[in-house]
Amino acid sequence: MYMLHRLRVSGFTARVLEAGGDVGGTWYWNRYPGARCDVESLEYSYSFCPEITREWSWSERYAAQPEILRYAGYVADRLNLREDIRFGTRVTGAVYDEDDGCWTVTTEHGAPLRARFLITAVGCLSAANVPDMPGLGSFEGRWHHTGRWPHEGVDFTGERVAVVGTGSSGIQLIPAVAEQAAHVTVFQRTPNFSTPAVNGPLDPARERWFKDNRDALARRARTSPGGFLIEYGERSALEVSPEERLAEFERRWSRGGVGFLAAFSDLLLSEEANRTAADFVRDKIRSIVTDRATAERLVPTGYSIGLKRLCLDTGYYAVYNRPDVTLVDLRETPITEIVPNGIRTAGETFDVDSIVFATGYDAITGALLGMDIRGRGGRRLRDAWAAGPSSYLGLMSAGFPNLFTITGPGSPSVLTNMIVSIEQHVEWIAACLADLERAFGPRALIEAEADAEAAWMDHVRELAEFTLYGRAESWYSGANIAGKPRTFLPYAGGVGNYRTMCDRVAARGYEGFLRTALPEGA
Ligand code: N01
Repeated sequence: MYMLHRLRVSGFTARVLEAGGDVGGTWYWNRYPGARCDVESLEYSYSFCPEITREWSWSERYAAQPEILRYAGYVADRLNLREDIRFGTRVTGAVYDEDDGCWTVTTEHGAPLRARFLITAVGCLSAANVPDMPGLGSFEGRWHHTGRWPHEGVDFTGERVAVVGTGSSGIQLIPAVAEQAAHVTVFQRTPNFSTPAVNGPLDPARERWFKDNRDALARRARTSPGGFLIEYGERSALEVSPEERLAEFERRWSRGGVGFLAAFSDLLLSEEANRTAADFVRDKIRSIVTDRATAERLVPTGYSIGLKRLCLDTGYYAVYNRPDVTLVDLRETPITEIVPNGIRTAGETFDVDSIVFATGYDAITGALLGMDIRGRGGRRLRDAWAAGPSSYLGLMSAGFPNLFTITGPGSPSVLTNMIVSIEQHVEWIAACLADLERAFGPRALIEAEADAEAAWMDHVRELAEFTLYGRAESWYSGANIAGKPRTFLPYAGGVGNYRTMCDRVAARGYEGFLRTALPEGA
């Protein structure tokens, strides 16, 4: 939405092709009970338009999905965006024509479109991963994936519900479904670390402070590591006394929010430091969950906190103290098949009326590669990225001129506040296009240079290795999708540093990009 607005302001004609029936992206699709943002509402808001900041009020510290969807709709109305968005239009492919420097974009229905520039904004977590479980087709109840939730809602009242998956979606959904269902059985493969959100009505004083200081706060978020208005601890977790460390973790735990992992400077750099935070959360789980065996199954072991994305929850661990919630550990008894009346594991058969797959996404590259994109010489992006994605600054790939990816692989994206990263990409791309046209006219081309791209990918890998992220076994690294190349997908250097680098590249005449104009007569 912001890209469309920004392109219009720069004088370009732009069309948005959108698979969904309305604006909202992830918030259009993810309508499962308990869905809410785990970034504070005030920070998970556009900062580019003072009127929008002034006029919109959030009701809670962390907004629930319906409210965020209303916000997206309000922004679309306020900027009159819908008239340039074709809804219900799923893109199937895009082919670059070397003769005229245009992209031809095909959709599931309707005539192809031609464009000089193609900008993808397909989301990092939008290609749903429904596990290929034997027997699913035979299931006689209802099943849903959290990311494709029916718009009319699902009433679980009186039902026996199975939930497969305990990432952010499952952890949000399980307590909400437990309020409705007769019984919830949770099928957990790997326990996750979760910290309390501490949600509640938005404090009017905080809202006033935020609105009064909008510009300074936006600047602070943009130049910070994560794009969040949190305190970034500057000391090592290992240089303070155990009492001081515990007090700091406790302070952040009780305050709630994404700031827990920023308590000390090295929680994502040193295994030893990380263990202090992980052990703190492990002890919390044991203190909340009353049944010893269940608590131990919920305690994550064998990996560092933060290498699967940290979850924020409202009453997640406590839900296991309810008599109508059962935890099944798939490491002890894996699922063998889905049967007409439920789920069979190596241990027993669980009769259920509904199954919820909270099983995540083919993250960051799934939606991009789901489109058949072909660049110079008809080369498919899927083939160019067969060994893992490759891009310069996470923005463009060599061989694919005039094709940009917003929050693509190799950019900070999912490690940061997405709104901050999206705004940075949109503003950079809009300025890049305007500069390009000024310098090379209406037939201009821009493309990543292969050497610059290789150097950037080396840098992305170095940062992953320098941090603990290089050891991530999660959707961050493609580990959740069978056959997906293993590589840490986002840029781990922080959105503030990344912005500085992108700006420097632009200031040096788009160093690392080849900028030309198509020859006359082409
Ligand atoms: O997906 P996930 P998610 N059999 O991949 C399990 C964002 N988000 O939708 O860990 C059994 O994290 C899998 O197990 P394992 C946020 O960035 C944001 O929950 O692979 N289990 C795991 O437990 C988040 O990180 C919000 O062993 C299977 C779970 O399913 C991202 O979306 C809210 C399985 C998947 O967890 C993705 O979260 C929600 C199988 N075959 C999501 N396959 C906000 O609040 C997978 N699993 C903004």
